[in-house]
Amino acid sequence: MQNARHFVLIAVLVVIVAVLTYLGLDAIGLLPVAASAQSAPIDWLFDLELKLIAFFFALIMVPLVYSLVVFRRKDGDETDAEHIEGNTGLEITWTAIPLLIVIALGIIGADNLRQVRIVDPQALEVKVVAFQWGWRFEYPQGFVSNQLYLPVDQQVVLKMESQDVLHSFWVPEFRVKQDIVPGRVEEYRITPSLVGEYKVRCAEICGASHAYMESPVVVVSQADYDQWVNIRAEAAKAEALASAGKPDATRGEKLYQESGCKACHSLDGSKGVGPTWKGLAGSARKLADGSTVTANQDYLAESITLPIAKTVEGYPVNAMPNFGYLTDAQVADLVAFIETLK
Ligand code: HEC
Ligand SMILES: [Cu+2]
Repeated sequence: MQNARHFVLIAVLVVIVAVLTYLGLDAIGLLPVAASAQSAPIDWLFDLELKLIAFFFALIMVPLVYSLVVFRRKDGDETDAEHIEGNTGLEITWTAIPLLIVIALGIIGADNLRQVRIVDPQALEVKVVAFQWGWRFEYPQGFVSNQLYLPVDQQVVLKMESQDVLHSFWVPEFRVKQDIVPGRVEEYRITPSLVGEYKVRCAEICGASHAYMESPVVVVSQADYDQWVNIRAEAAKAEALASAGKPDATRGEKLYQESGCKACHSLDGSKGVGPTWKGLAGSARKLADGSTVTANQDYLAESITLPIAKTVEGYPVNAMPNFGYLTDAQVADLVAFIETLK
């Protein structure tokens, strides 16, 4: 009779502590707003796991604390505790039940993954290039953007590549995360479900400026998206027509002003954070590794898109940010501009 009272009391306390623990965990708001169709199954599973965590926490902590308080040794009690030589029934139970729970979670998890990966053959395709340290988004309409614009309620498949090291594409509001491995094209499917502005961050430490590797992700209505795409597609077409593939020093000078090169490279021979561009083209460059190269077009282009490849003597490695998001035509324009600086 005495035992039954303990069990009933513990059972009631377990239920109360489990519910309070779950409500507490839920109130913290561990997840940001859900902004993709794929969030629904993921958040559902996350919630189920929070409930299980709360229940098992209570199931372990309540009997433990209860025993410490109720069954502690009373003053003057010198008797030894009862000796128990195991309990087969109990051991089978506490092996079998967790095993069933883990198997069930495995099945639920697999089905969850299936739901998250449902393929829409009509999905919009955008190419994503990750580089140290930024993102470039290449649209099938022939233009490049530094922000990812997406229409709401339409599945998009991102074909993701890395230009250098491991990166990871992560928009917490979309829930799904995908590593990007150099030399491979990774697929990432998402159906944005909520108009708004988010951020993609790199979730794989990838070097000194990893923490700043983020770009805007903007989810808009289909009409706004179409307008955004049209404006950029037209501009890209006009630019392609205008240059007709020829590098142009005037456009290069504009890029020098607007892309931030100006902050570190002077045009008048004075030394800044980086070497001056005056007289650079065609000159012999002494590199940090002791070798010498001629500053031809290939060298100049490489210095812009992959600065870590070669470092000029007397300058720190990695001091120049990676400008891998510039298109080949823009790099050619910059090189043409540098070549005018005799
Ligand atoms: C934060 C400073 C910084 C910015 C911004 C910067 N650079 Fe540099 N750049 C450097 C440094 C430092 C070096 C020398 C070290 C090296 O070679 O990596 C360098 C080297 C170069 C070189 C090779 C120069 C030589 O003397 O051989 C070229 C070409 C170049 N940068 C182009 C650019 C272009 C184009 C831009 C803008 C799109 C740019 N840089 C923006 C710091 C910068
Ligand atoms: Cu990264």
